Amino acid sequence: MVVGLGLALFLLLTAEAAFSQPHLVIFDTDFILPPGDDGMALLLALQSPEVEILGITTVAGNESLERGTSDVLRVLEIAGRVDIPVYRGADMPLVHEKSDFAVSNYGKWWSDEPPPPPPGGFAKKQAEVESAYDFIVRTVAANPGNVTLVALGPLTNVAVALGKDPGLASKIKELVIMGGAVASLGDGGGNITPNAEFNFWVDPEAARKTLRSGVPILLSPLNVSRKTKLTKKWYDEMVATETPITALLKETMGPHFKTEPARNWLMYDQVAMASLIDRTLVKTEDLFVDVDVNHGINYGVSVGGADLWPGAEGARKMKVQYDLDWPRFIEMFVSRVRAPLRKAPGG
Ligand SMILES: [Ca+2]
Repeated sequence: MVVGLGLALFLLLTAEAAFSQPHLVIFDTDFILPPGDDGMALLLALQSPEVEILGITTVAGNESLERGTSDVLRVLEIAGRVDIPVYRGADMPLVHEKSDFAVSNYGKWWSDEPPPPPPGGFAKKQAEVESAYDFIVRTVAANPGNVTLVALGPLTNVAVALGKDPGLASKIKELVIMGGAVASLGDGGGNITPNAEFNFWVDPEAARKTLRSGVPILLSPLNVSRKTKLTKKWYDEMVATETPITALLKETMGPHFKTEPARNWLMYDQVAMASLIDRTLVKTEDLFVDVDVNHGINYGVSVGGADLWPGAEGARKMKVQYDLDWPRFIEMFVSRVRAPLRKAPGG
């Protein structure tokens, strides 16, 4: 009996030890508040013991750099995680200039308007002085082979960091990217132009450089985002508890369902984040993926193939998600977001 108990305790401690080695993550984001996907993905990460966020790096995309930074600082305060540092990155893509199309269609990376107050007012917490690029280079160099980069916006910050340290690519454990759409897999149309996905389209040059860098990549393209549907049913379950996070969701998502109960959202960045937490949620195929940087009708379009094709010389193979275990994913997402707030490690 005593031996049995001892063995049980040993197994428990061993399981705890294995579990207590979370992914060390840099969370790179064109942050947007919930119901926006970056905001929801951050809530999932903060509520997941498999993830330890070393820092958040912001980039222009969904919103301007300043708005994204202001909003993410506030969400960290609401979630009680002001211990996580935030670093500003690129306020513009590497090359892509403003155009009539860019200004009239979705994406406010061009905006230089001051950010509006986030829920509850501007955060007291400030962004760090160090740049996103320097933080990425320094942090990965200090933990070679141990840091996972989760990139949920245009890849400008990642591309700049890769350019600053030619050895960086070989030191990153893995790069999880929400971006692109692959026409050779199902559901592979674009969402900003007929064939281009938004993140890659905002900074095609950065996307191409990053995809060709040699970092091991887990790509979460629109093909897999389109397996999701966040409806009122799931929202109601998610906000059935009383926490600072669910209060934020009630404030930011609730009004949408009041005016339009049939409203639903695709979950883009949330799937990318979840696929790091539990790899078995997604199915992947190994494909070469490259990005068109010619400034024509296919600017920013990602193309994937099992073999290299003419024009794609130098492209790299990566794991491309094409299917999702939706029931398990949404159950995990909802149960974690509605749970009592997790504390900082050691906090
Ligand atoms: Ca994003």
